Amino acid sequence: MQTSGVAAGASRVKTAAQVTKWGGTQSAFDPCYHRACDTYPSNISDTVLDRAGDAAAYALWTLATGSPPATVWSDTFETATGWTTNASGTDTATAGMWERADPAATTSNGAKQLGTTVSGVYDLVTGPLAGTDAGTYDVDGGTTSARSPAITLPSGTLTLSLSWYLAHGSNSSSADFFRVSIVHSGGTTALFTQTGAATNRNGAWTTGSWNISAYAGQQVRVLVEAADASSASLVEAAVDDVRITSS
Ligand SMILES: [Ca+2]
Ligand SMILES: [Ca+2]
Repeated sequence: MQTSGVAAGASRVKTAAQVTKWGGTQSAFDPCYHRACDTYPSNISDTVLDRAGDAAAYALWTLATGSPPATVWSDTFETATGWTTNASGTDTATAGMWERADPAATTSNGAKQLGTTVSGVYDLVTGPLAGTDAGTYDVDGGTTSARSPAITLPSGTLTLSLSWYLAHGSNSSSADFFRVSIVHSGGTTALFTQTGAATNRNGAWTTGSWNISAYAGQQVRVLVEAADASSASLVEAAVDDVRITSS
């Protein structure tokens, strides 16, 4: 029998070597560990939870199958790998187009554009600057798209995963959206759409994964879109850590 676990540090103290490598201070990883301030949701780190979830899934898969999932293609956006904006020439956005950038944080009734990324300092974001207010460099006027370079998929079971967020103000509507699609030999197929709503939605990194085994053996591209459609609203979106694995 094999066992595995993921620990985030709890009351252990970050060493000087760890501070040198990852930043922070030589204090407890979680200063609220076993204390009254260890409450939900204020003492939950979405980033740590997200990474620990990935680590647990990886360990479970590897223990169950005897081999880790193989990375077919990945992009952390720390270097330029050839994403193209408005590749089909049909984008209608007039501002806030997708860019690979070190994003500035914006707030308007909560976080809208996140200044933090999932990996490194770069992500793919709709208009990276902060501007004079949150509405300066958000998506305006329609749809903006970014398309990955061509990826040749092997045979087998294939999974596309990425980190993303959509943020919008209460002036949003169901016409606004964030969408992930796959461009394949037979056309473009949407894998996931998060639509807007007439409520405030703050930016918060989350992960999604989709089975793309139907396109095994093909050359594909990943397409991400964000839209401020219908009446003008505050819309921001970002993507990081796009990965295709085979198992
Ligand atoms: Ca990154
Ligand atoms: Ca923006």
